[in-house]
Amino acid sequence: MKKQKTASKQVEKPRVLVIHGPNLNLLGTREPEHYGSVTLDDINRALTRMAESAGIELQAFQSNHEGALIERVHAARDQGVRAIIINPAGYTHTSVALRDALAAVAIPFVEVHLSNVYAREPFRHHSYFSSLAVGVISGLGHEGYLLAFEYLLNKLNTD
Ligand code: CA2
Repeated sequence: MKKQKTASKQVEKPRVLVIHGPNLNLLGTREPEHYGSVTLDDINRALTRMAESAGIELQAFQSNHEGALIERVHAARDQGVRAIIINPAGYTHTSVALRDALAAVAIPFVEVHLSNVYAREPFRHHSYFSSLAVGVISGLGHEGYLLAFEYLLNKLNTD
């Protein structure tokens, strides 16, 4: 008897990308009064755990270079990334170029800040990203990333 071929269809998991801006690689090593004592690896691990149990592919990227962050956003479109969590860090207050990249790819994103930027120096009160973001979380420390991810999970499941 002829063996029947079974087409094994690989179902792709929805992809979510978390982008960490400049200096966030130092998390947990300096300025704990502003940024807490949790490291970037801790945050990425916690998000990865949540993603795994929800059947989502989590990609994480950190760079200290504006161009590299922009290239990563462009690549996200080609990779079919469904949603982005981004802490643009210092670029929050300066980077029209990174904002333009997010506008160009039109991937919904949540802007996250560890510290409450509104309780800090006036130059931190303006963000080039907030008016494009689905929402903004500021001042909830590393939990802000987890809350952003939970929100996006619900969105992905209901869209
Ligand atoms: O609160 C946030 O998450 C910020 O995006 C962090 C940025 C700051 O420029 C924004 O105004 C608010 C700074 C990131 C620097 O991260 C460090 C982490 C540990 C030690 C030193 C810097």
